[in-house]
Amino acid sequence: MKEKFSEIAKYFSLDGDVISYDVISFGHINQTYSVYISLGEKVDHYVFQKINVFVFKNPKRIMKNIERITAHIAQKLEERGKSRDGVMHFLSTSEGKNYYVEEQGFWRISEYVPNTYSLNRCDDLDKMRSAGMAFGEFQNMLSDFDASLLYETIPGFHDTRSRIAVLFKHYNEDPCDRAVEVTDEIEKIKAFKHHAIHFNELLDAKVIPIRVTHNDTKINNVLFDIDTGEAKTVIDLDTVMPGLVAYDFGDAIRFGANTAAEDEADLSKVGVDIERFRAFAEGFIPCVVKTLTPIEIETLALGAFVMTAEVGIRFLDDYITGDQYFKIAYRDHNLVRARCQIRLAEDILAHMDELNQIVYEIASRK
Ligand code: GN1
Ligand code: MG
Repeated sequence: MKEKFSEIAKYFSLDGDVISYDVISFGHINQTYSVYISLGEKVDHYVFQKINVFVFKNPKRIMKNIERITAHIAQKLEERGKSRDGVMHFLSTSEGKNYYVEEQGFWRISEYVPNTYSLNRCDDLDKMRSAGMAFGEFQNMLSDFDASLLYETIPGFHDTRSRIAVLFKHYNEDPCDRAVEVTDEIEKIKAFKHHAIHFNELLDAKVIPIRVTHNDTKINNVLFDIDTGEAKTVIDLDTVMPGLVAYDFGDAIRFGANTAAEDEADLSKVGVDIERFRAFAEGFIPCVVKTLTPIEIETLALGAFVMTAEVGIRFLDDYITGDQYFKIAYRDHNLVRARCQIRLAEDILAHMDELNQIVYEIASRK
């Protein structure tokens, strides 16, 4: 790999020697590496990423979106007197492109945001609050960004209704003879399906605003500052595109307020942690509340259910179709993930009144 990294580095005018690298294994889609390059006495740290072109059919469009979004946020940070570490910085090749395409893949390089770490679990309420602020601020900084400038990098990404239709189609076709293993999950999805398509209905009725959203707000997409412990940067900008604010609120809850891991096999451990929900809401809502319409406030908590149900549906669909989309670590990984997310979705739904009360209380604070 070192030679490959050296070859790629040259295109981005990085003249030093690649001295070492590590695999960053957090994401389920792209291949990500932490790479150290030395030039004389100096050692610089970069993130090299090979884009999954099965998932992202048109990666150039992603990089165009990223160029526009990062420029917009950098300007906002400057206006607010904040550090430019608050936004990712991608390198350009000598031809002025922020990517490099070669036989084996589509590559990009970003500067490693110094002095930061990310979390796969978030038991600490202060961290949840801080992550909430980071995603809320992200939303806030993009609130005046012209959404028509963005490509839809994955069409229908959070179109829950069509995700359900695709799942049922594949369940009936059963291409890998796995349908027999998932009948319970299919029944559970049928039982909560009408709640899961609520955003489709609101969008059809044109009663909910479409904004520029991140769309993949896992807590591990926030970088925390090693010194202060505060959230510093939001990463993974591949799915920034028009969406609903509840998608961002909801997906962060799905991941960060689960009492267990995303792929916990022991379902008795899985559920929504109300205090972590409250902490995230306390960070997120004040950053955006001024611009939110009543219907957006009323559906934030529902977003947690919808995003959890949706990703459960996606994991199950990937299992049925032979694990082509998400990286897996063992044979049933997608099935285990799906079961965990379906259980969490049910638990969130069972707590919906309580979660809504928390949202209303925070949104009404002066
Ligand atoms: C994927 O790229 P990563 O691992 O942050 C997926 C998300 C899912 C998530 C589930 C482009 O996110 O939509 O919610 O896995 N990203 C894409 O953990 O499909
Ligand atoms: Mg992602």
